[in-house]
Amino acid sequence: MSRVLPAERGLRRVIGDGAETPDGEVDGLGADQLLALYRDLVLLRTYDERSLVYHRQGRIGTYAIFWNHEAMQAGSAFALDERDWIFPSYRESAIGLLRGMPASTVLSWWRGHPAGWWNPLDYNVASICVPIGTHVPHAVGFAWGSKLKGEGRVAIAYFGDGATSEGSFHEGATFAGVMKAPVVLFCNNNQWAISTPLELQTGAPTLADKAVGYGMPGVRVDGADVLAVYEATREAVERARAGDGPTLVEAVTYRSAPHATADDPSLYVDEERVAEERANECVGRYERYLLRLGVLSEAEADAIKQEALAVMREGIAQAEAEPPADVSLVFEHAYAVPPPAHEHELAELRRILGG
Ligand SMILES: Cc1ncc(C[n+]2csc(CCOP(=O)(O)OP(=O)(O)O)c2C)c(N)n1
Ligand SMILES: [Mg+2]
Repeated sequence: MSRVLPAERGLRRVIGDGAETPDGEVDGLGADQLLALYRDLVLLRTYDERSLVYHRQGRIGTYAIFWNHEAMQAGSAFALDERDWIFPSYRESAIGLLRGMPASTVLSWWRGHPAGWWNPLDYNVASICVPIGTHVPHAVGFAWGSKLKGEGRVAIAYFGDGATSEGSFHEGATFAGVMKAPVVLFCNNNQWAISTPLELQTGAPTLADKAVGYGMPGVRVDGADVLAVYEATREAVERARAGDGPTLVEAVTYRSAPHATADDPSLYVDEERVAEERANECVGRYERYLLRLGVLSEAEADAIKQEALAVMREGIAQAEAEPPADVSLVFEHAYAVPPPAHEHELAELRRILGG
């Protein structure tokens, strides 16, 4: 019988602070890859910052901010092959950008427009999951099915600290452990589930400790260190592909933005802790690492940021150029056989909307 040990308590880190803590490095990552990872981070950061502006301008609806979650998303996605599947939650809404999805698609999703629905087969990215944790069994089932077909694919499911209290997480993780599904369960532990703090979420010392109960390794990593996230996920992906089953990765951060645009965290959050987190945010931290390493120059960094801004300008223009959707779409997939009143109600709705 294999024995699963309690999770590493310490957070894995690679990036130093430019002073007392020295920089580490990750085997096998050359300058091109380090820069590609930087581009991914900047693209996600730019997507997020522009989205907040677009929301304030009334151009997208309520939006789940992921500022300072970029390292968790870009670092882990960088460890995957194209054939591997991503199962995002609303917090990873823009992760498809890293798979070539146009920004207009994700922006359309947040505009509540059908142009925001993509075919998962086009990008190996499943639909954005809004119910907490319900995509964990989907990812596990997908991974197991793929294993039975001998495809060599790995699936990754992203979810938050709050999701680890949900039945779906327990069901998915149990199944993954028993069937040795090739899946990475990636928890963004930002220590808040809207206004519920981690200490009210679990009595476990760490979330990674939960892995023991499912018969899988649990690793803890600094969620603002993109290289540590990449390395930990790469190991989890290698295990999964080798047939050794799932891993729970707990990436630790502290949510330093509101839960979403409709939230006021000043009512509950620790402002000092937020200030600390923001001062050490993940994109700047990686940028300084690359500058120290001599892999990136200030001018290159600026050019990459400008490219990302151009992507966003084009994305919002395309999303706004979409003609309004027909209201009948609201009901299209709701009924196998529409009830008798349906036609009348639809006509009434068209009359009210003036469409
Ligand atoms: C099944 C379900 N219950 C409740 C909600 C309402 N809800 C939306 S976000 C959220 C908090 C989730 O926190 P966490 O899992 O830590 O993810 P985070 O938002 O911090 O990334 C809740 C309870 C929901 N979307 N789905
Ligand atoms: Mg959370």
